[in-house]
Amino acid sequence: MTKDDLRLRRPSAAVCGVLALLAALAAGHLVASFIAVDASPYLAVGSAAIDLTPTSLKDFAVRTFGTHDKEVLLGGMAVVMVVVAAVAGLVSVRRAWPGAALVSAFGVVGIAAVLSRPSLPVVAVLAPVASTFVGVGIFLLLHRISSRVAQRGTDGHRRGTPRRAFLLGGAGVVVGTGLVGGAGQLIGSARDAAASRAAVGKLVPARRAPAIPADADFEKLGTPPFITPNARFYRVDTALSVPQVRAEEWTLRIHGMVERERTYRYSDIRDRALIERTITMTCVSNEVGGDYVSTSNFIGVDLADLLAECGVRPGAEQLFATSVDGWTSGTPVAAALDRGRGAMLAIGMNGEPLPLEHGFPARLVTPGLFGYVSATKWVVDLEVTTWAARQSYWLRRGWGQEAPIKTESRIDQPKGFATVSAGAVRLSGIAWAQHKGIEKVEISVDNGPWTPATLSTEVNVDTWRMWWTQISVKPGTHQILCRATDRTGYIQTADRAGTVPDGATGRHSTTFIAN
Ligand SMILES: Nc1nc2c(c(=O)[nH]1)N[C@H]1C(S)=C(S)[C@@H](COP(=O)(O)O)O[C@H]1N2
Ligand SMILES: [Mo]
Repeated sequence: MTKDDLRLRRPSAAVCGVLALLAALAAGHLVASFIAVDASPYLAVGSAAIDLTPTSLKDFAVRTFGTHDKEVLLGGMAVVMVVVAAVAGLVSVRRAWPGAALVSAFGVVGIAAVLSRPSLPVVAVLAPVASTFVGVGIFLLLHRISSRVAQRGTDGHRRGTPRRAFLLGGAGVVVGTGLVGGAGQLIGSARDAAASRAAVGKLVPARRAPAIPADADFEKLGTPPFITPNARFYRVDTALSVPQVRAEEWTLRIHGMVERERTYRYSDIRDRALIERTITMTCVSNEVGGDYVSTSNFIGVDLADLLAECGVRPGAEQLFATSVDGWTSGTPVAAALDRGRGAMLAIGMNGEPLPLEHGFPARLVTPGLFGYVSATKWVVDLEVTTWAARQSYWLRRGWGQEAPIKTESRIDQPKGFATVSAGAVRLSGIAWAQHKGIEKVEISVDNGPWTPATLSTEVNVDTWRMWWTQISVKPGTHQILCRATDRTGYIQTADRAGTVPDGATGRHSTTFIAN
């Protein structure tokens, strides 16, 4: 038989491609573990995909899959990669080079992804380079072994031995992949920040926030608890793997339009008289009725103090904040300096250091502004600048520059399409109008007149307020609507708007069945 007659069996050809992919990813993961976990080709490609995704699609993903948007992305990528790898094998049933070329093309995508990550050092490119070499090498090796199987197969001789060689080779690649990938995982996780966070211990503010009154929520009637437990605080960010920043290594540089540039270490912040503020944060991607809204006792220092130490120069407009993973936000300098607003560099939530997912060691929190313009997690750099000089992450992707949180309310009880007994029915929910305060929440049943609900005790104008009321309904299907009025007299609009560019509007409605 000549080389031209060579034909691999399709399944073994596909297996060659898929095993080469696994080996490539494992090798890249191991190399990345010595440099930066994010350089692992799979994560780097995912992160690049997140940054390149059009705003509408990303907004759809956040709204549809919520906190699971990242798992959906990684899962989808895994499927696509396995399919392409199998195709690489299938196009190589005759010759090895088309598949090898496809595997190399994969490697080039990984290299481009790593080079595009603003947070990764250039040496990180070694990870996808290692992936490419290992991927092509393993592909050629397995291809050679399975061609022997094919040749012997057509000759009709000693079929067992080469086939066993293929099985052994394949099993070897699988085991090697597991070991190499596992080693990468171990080495990478030894660099994580959990131990550093544990070493910080409890944070006791010098100035506690006023105690939360007992009637600040109506949890027994179905509202969330006033203070969101840290583990239940909503999470929104573009980070595929949680950035690992150890407190001992963290610094925050403040520069740009300032009299004195300064760099703070963690101990410089922690050793100050810490303040505590109860603040409700909200995401611009929160749909009417959504749950990207949570409240915490944030512990930290006044951002205005730090900025005053550096001396903000006249003409400054924007506080451009960069996180360790390269994400950026742009806050109006006026809001950051406004003592009445109380923007913070926060290092704690509810007595604990910030959870890793919420920005350990330090983040910004600005009452009254959506998170994307004011709440950079894992913050490492603050540049005082103008709007023209710098465009933050979401601004470049079509979201608004000014993003005050909009006055909104939500029905939590009954749940949509719940079945309740006819007669007296209790309704409850939440409302927020940060930095203005909630004046009133009203309910309308079956398009009837607006009637006021009972409000919980106000904690401060920067936090949500709970409401409840009781109505009486006959058997049948009913629809309730709620609307909030804030302290400026503004009534939550009925006009529906989507989340892009500066937050959804409209009124939440719930349909339920009484019988
Ligand atoms: N580094 C970084 N910080 C970030 C983001 C991000 O993607 N990366 N997302 C912002 C957005 S859109 C919101 S709403 C808040 C959410 O903070 P949380 O996850 O602690 O609730 O963080 C902000 N800070
Ligand atoms: Mo957000």
